[in-house]
Amino acid sequence: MDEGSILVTGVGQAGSQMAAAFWAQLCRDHQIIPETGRSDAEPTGHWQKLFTAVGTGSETHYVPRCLFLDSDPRAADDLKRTWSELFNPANFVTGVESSGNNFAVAVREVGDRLNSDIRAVLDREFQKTPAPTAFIVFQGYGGGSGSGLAAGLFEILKDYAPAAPIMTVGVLPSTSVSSPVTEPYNAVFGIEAALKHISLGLVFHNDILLQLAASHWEIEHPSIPHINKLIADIVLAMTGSIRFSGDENPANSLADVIHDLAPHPDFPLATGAIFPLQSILRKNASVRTSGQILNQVLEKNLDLCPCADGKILSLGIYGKNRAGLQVLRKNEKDNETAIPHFARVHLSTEPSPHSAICVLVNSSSIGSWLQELCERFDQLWSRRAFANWYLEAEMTEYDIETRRREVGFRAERYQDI
Ligand SMILES: Nc1nc2c(ncn2[C@@H]2O[C@H](COP(=O)(O)OP(=O)(O)OP(=O)(O)O)[C@@H](O)[C@H]2O)c(=O)[nH]1
Ligand SMILES: [Mg+2]
Repeated sequence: MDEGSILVTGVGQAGSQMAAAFWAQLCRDHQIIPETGRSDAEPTGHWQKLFTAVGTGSETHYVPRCLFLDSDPRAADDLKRTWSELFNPANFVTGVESSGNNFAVAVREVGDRLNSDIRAVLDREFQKTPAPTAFIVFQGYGGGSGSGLAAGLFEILKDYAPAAPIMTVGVLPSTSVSSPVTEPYNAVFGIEAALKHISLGLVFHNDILLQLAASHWEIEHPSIPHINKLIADIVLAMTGSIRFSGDENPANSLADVIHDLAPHPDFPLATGAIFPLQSILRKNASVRTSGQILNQVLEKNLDLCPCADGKILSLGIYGKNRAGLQVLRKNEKDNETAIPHFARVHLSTEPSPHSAICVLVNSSSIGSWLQELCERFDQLWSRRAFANWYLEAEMTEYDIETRRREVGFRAERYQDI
């Protein structure tokens, strides 16, 4: 078992809000009250991987090991207000004004200005025991900050712990929701920077998750906070086995979970969705084992389990029992139902209807997401639309085209699987 801790970072507005949703739900998983940062009894599971205990007895505060980073302070101020008892305000690093939705401004001007403040937070976190041995970074690729500040952050993290894996959780620019015109630029630059440094990147489409919220979670008017909760739940499910040890399931490190999903360094991206077990069981009451559940999810919910239709490189199935959060290895009985050999299964074999099934897939279809993004980039770049915003912020045409080529190359590699 890896005895180190995991430092969780939220970058930009989307990244910070997703990270906050993650922390709120993570607290509840470990019996810590997010509104107060305290626990009525001793927190459950391996909470030390994510929190530092400050104080003693009933006065103990469980402080998240986190960093919130943004060009402007608006989103951070909201989070500090909402979760005033939970987060240490010193772990928020913000500039004074927005990057103007510009990767180049965020990575150079803002990143340079915030560098020493970021390092001050990391210095403190690395002095604590256990020291971080893995990082999770939430980011919105379309944002200037979510792409550019994160790019700078990866280099700093590698400085502190070159061998520690970085896992990113990022949203791609939506094609249906109107968003700033420069998002395809930021996203290509942001993904290129991430691909250089990360061990695994979970990528999500807001549109697909909105659809999932409406159809499977029966949320009438799903909005961004619902999406953030779904994304948080996915990350919670996949990290369940390292935060809680079941009887048969020794705790793994985040590095192990990452390796399961990204077994080859050229293909570090995965995506997926989380389904309430209730909706699967309602439609087919005879479903009982993890193998049957897996088949139900893959057969019936392919449209909402993006990328499961491509050639699959790896696939993770994670069970999350909200009541007790026992995540167990698959039972021998499951061998009756064919589970593909590449699937990694962490499921309770007698599923409680209150639990949820998370499916994460690393498949060749991720390549088409990258390809689509490159096409949107090219539509702008062929006319040099808004190019001066980047060129004036000290990016060169050569730099821009090199980054674009790299993402295009990755897209092709994925399609070659
Ligand atoms: N899932 C999710 N997406 C969001 C959220 N907030 C914004 N987005 C999307 O994320 C993308 C990036 O937007 P922001 O997060 O506002 O940008 P930023 O990272 O703060 O960068 P700046 O351009 O410097 O403001 C956009 O496509 C938004 O639609 C959120 O809380 N959750
Ligand atoms: Mg912003």
